[in-house]
Amino acid sequence: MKITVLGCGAIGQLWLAALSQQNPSQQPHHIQAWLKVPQPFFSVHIANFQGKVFKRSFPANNEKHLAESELLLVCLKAWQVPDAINHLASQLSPHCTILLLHNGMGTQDKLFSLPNPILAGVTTHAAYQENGVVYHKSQGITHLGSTAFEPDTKKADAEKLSFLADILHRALPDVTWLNDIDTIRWLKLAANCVINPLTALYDCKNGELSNHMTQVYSLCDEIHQVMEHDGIQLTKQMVIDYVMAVIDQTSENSSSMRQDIRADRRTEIDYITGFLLDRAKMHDLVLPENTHIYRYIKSREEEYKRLKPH
Ligand code: KPL
Repeated sequence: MKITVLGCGAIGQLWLAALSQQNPSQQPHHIQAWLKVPQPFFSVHIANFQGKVFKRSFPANNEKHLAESELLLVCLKAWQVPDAINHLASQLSPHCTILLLHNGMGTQDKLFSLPNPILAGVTTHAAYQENGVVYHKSQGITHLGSTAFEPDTKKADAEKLSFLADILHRALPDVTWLNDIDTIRWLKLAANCVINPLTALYDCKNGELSNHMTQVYSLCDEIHQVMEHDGIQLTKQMVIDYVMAVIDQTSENSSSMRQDIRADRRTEIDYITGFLLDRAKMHDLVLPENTHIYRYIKSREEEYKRLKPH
């Protein structure tokens, strides 16, 4: 299969490496990287949790390869997605499936009406990049499926794409297809709404949030109200249990938002708590705790934007 990986941070590099290491009995994939600043090659260096090292250079930014790609794997930060995809849209085949693999929700609303099938994925692989090396800390699961934000006709077409889960599973297990991806996306959003801004606020590792349980509970309570209004059928306890399980499994992690704030980078807050607040507004719900924490992160971003205008 011809594939372009758009966005080559830690998760993008994991996919580049995994897709290039097919079992010899299987058809090899033709993969390239796509970077914002065009370059002909992109080097990947991964150290995994079993002590194995992967190093390889991949072709990059080849327009012919992009035009012939059957799958565009999008591993950008959420706020980069709309501009990046709208910019590439005219170069893509209308049959190229776009698979969005990013934190947060709401990017689809900002994509011009593309003819392409769009799938969303949620991954729990833990990986981070330091000094040019990607450390794959633990294996996870990637769930994929079509989202309710797609029109029904496109959603039905997208369901024919479940074979992609098998192809991706052979490369970087586990990958599972879900006809209803929105429940798991909302759960992941809940974990990100709680963990990311709170760890940035307290400048702590994920596991230390067990010292802030009152706040964790009130954020979960508000998130659950929005989920219910959005037709997600989960109890509040299920949301709390999921969030607590992620806190526990990633206790040693420094969340992506904490890292972004520490490095004076733009965060994904608009697609995490920002998306939640937009949905709340649509349902006439007021979320004081989430609003407070959203404003806090925005004020931190504003502070360094003022100091370092681009
Ligand atoms: O997705 C994450 C992030 O940091 O962005 C979690 C799940 C919170 C792990 O750190």
